[in-house]
Amino acid sequence: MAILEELAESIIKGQAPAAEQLTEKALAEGIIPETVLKEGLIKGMDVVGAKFKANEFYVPEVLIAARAMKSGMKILRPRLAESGVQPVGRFIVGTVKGDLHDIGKNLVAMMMEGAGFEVIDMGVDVTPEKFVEKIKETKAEFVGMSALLTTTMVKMKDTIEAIQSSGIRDSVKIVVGGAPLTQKFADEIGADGYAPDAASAVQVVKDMIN
Ligand code: B1M
Repeated sequence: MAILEELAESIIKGQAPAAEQLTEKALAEGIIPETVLKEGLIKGMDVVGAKFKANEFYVPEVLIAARAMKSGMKILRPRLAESGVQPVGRFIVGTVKGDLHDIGKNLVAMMMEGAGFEVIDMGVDVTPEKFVEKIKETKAEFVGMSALLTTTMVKMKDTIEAIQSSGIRDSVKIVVGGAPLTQKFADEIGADGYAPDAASAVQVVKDMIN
C-alpha cells in the first residue's frame, strides 16, 4: 500500500494539501478508513513524535505536521464515524486555572489526536470545577493538565482534589506536564503520570491502557 506510505510521509513533511488529497485517494481506492488512519496518519505522527523527542524536529515542524494531520482528519473523520471506528480513548486536556500558556498543551493535544485519541481541549485557565464537569459530561478515561508557572502548578493539586471529592477519581487517569514540573511533584500531588514532553505524554497514556 504505497499510498499509505506516501500519506505518512506527507504528514512527516507537513504537507497539508498532499495529506488531504492522499487521504481522499486512499479512501477512493477502497482502503478502509481505519487502515488509512492507522497506517497513514497515525504512522506519520508517530515518526514526528519520535523525531521531536530525539530533537531532530522542533516545535514549528510539529505544528506544521499537526496541521497536515488535521487536513487528513477532516476527510477521514466522517468516514470513521460512519464505519463505527472507536477512538483509542477519550482525553481531556487543559491548562490549569490562572495559566494562559497553551503552546505545549496544544502540542500534547495534537500528538494525542495523532495517536488516535478523541481529544477534548478545554483551552487555558481551566478551573478544577470545569475539569470535573467535563469528566462527568464526556466520561473521558484520561485527563491531561498543563502548567507553565510555578504559581499555577499548585492548581493541579486542587484539581486532583476536586476530582477526588466529586467521587470520580477512580474513573480517570491523570497525566500532568509543563516546564516547571517533575516526576516528584506529580507523585506528590497524586497524579497517575508525568510526561516531560508531548511525545512522552502519548507514551505515558498508552502505557496506562496496556
Ligand atoms: Co510566559 N512565562 N508568562 N508567556 N512564557 C514562561 C513560562 C517563563 C519561564 C519565562 C521566564 O521568566 N523565563 C515564566 C515562568 C516563570 C515560572 O513561573 N517559573 C513566564 C512568566 C513569568 C509569564 C508571565 C507571568 C509574565 C508576566 O506577565 N509578568 C505571564 C503569565 C500569564 C499567565 O499565564 N497568567 C506570561 C505570559 C506569556 C505569554 C502570554 C506572553 C506567552 C504565552 C503564549 C501562549 O502560550 N499562547 C508566554 C510564553 C510564550 C512563554 C515562554 C517564552 C515560552 C513557553 C512556551 O510556549 N514554550 C516561557 C519561557 C520559556 O519556556 N522559554 C514563558 C514552548 C512549549 C512547546 O513548551 O509549554 O514547556 P512547554 O511545553 C513542553 C513541555 O513542558 C511539555 O510538552 C511540551 C513540549 O513537548 N508539556 C506537557 C507541556 N504541557 C504538558 C502537559 C502534559 C505533558 C507534557 O500532559 C498533560
